Amino acid sequence: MKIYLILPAAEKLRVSEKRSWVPLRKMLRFSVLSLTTVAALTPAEHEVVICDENVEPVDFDTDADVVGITFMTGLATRAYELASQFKKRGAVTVAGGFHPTLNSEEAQSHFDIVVCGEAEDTWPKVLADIESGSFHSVYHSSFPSNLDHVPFPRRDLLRNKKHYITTDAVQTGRGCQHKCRFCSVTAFFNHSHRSRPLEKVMKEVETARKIFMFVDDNIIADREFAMQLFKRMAAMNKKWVSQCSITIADDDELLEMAARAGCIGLFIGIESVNSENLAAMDKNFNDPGSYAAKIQKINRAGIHVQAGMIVGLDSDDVGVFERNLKFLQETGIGALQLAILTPQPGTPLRKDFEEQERIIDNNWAHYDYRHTVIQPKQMTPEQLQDGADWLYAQFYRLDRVVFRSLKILCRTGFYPALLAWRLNMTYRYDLKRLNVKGHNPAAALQGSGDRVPPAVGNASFSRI
Ligand code: B12
Repeated sequence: MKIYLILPAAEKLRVSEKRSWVPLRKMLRFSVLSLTTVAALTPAEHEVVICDENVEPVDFDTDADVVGITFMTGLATRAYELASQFKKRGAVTVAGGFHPTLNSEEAQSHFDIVVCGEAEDTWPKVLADIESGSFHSVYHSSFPSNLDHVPFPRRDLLRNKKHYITTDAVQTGRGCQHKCRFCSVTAFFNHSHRSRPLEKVMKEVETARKIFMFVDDNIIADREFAMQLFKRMAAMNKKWVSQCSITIADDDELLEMAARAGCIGLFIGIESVNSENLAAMDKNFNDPGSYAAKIQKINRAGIHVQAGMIVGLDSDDVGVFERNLKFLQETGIGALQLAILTPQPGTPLRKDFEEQERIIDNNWAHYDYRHTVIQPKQMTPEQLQDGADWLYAQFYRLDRVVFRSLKILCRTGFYPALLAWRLNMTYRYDLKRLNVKGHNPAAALQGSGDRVPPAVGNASFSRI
């Protein structure tokens, strides 16, 4: 059979026959590991073609027998459009990934088949059933088990590699043991974590180019495994980035080994500088009072920190945007991924918001963390949207980008500074392209003589 695997793209990022131009945001384009993994799980007798709609138009005239689509929630609307088109053309449509797993009934109403969870044990069976002409509408993975079966990804099937910062994406383990209420990974893997066999990971690392990435959600989730991996990598002279919790700064040995293994950048979920927000999200292992010192420590080890932050949490008032900007300026954070609080399907956060009837938008295309889909507790949805846009635009103001990059060059080194510069310029380009400006709702309140609510439960920061 011929199998066409698609990664859909959001409207503003999509390449189509009409809009053939690929936006210049290579730094935010990498991996495609979901599809290169599914391709690698496909028995050799089938032909596989991968299409990433972020870099090439979908071929609606393909003669594929099976069309498999991977999608997260923000891409569900597009995935359903594609499924409907390909069904009309007579292909068997298969859904997989986070959204169909956590929302399988909905996905079943758009696709012939929904694969829930990991595909290592189910995908070969799905294909065999399609070939025999008798398949089920849903397949559930019997995992979690050990990850021995994870195949070497078919990176060779990715065309247009020049549009990615890297397609050398290695996953050392899956899941995360933490129970953060907003997190889809925790929901998907039932707050558990498993590591892959170290030898298999090392084989992938060896084939990766000099600079690559680990797409783990928390590369230090299994400390012993991480230590062994870092020790093995110390002599390899590779450079890599990944994600982890800020607790890496509490472990001198682990931090030092990560740096010696070639780590130059970490994405860390700081989320909020307000401890009440963190407690409400079950993320108390983050301590806002120690953020600045910990980030400085990670920077001194030669590692750039990109922060993930959320606004619109229940203890956030209209002053949160200014406070966050001040915090980000005062600490050594090199780049920011800002999220407007978004209750993703399958998470405890969504349940909370459904019970409180505070979800105001159910259009999945808006579940990209850039749209306000909730009724916040201490401000209006418009204030949340304006403030988030303002904070993002302010953080990526050109003078701040230049100053920040120079500071990282002095404090952390060449590679981390280069990483920061390129990330900053890409986020800046994206914000300009989408005309994101916003305004500070607290300033608007001050102007009107209204009192800005005092900050409760927030850490205070001194200049460092
Ligand atoms: C790397 C990554 C990215 C990369 C690359 C994404 C890509 N498509 O390759 C980039 C930077 C582009 C990215 C961007 C974003 N991401 Co992201 N990303 C990830 C991350 C960390 C790893 C993805 C990965 O490679 N996994 C490894 C593969 C092997 O696992 P998998 O996808 O689960 O695939 C397995 C099964 O699910 C199944 N499967 C998957 N697809 C299919 C398809 C078929 C047909 C079949 C049969 C099976 C199948 O088989 C696979 C093998 O078992 C995940 C977290 C995670 N743990 O997966 C978040 C994650 C997917 N991202 C997420 C989000 C929210 C985003 C952003 C919105 C973030 C932001 N604020 O901008 C953007 C959206 C960009 C966009 N509009 O397209 C969320 C999605 C939540 C949700 N419910 O939708 C996740 C889960 C992170 C999280 N903690 O919540 N991301």
